[in-house]
Amino acid sequence: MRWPHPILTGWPLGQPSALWINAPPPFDRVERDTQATYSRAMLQVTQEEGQPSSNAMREAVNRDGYVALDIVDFGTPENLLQLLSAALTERVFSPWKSLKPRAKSVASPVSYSGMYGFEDFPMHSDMANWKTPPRYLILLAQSGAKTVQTPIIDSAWLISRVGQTELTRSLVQPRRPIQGRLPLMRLLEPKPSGQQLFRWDQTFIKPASPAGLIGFSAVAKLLKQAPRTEFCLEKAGSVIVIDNWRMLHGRSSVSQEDRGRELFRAYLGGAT
Ligand SMILES: O=C(O)CCC(=O)C(=O)O
Ligand SMILES: [Fe+2]
Repeated sequence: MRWPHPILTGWPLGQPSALWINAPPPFDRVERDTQATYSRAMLQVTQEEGQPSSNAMREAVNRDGYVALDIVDFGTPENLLQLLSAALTERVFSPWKSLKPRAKSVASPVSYSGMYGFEDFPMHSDMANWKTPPRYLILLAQSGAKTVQTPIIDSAWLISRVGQTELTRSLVQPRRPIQGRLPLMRLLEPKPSGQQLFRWDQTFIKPASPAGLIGFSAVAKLLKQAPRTEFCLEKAGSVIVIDNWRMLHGRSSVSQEDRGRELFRAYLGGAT
């Protein structure tokens, strides 16, 4: 076997490409607030002739709620996005957008940077104030940063403590109107497909009923002790794909030396 082992074949442009799927650290070994570097062990993905690596990626996301990849060589970010879209069978909702750390003073006042600047971003799901947030969030390092972490929390841990029923009854609302409306939504929404959607964002949504207040406060309190995985997009080509209906993510503060960090972000799965 060559090393690194190229697990992708049939690259859309027929160009050589390789991609590693990194094994996540065992969850019970991830201590809250640890800065431990992410395990670089490769998942034992054996690429049999003609068998798409998509299965390995889908399995990893279904099991862990996220998958970390190292792009060793790929055509373009657009190719990568098409490949992830095919692997996870969700259409591209929005193409790559560059994200750079910004001071509060130069960012939109209704953005995370406008509110938190270079400080920690609180744990959240993206577009939690939308009725249906996009299913997958993809972060690709264009310019990595060794001291900036992407903490991730599994909502399953929160749901098992607060209660499925309680969270399903917890009504919330956007803090500001979305397209002129303030729809009532649930913190936890069972979907007809059997999937469920957990939304969380203290910055952009607020409780909208007595049960909502109870659920919201319970989650806010538990977040402090929830086990979290600290992932680091440390070098160009580091990628993390996050199930945005299941996992919460954040961003640690950005030190002076890492102000040059640049990520590309894209979403998969229709949002409304
Ligand atoms: O910069 C990052 O690492 C992620 C930022 C983020 O979570 C967001 O803008 O929603
Ligand atoms: Fe985010």
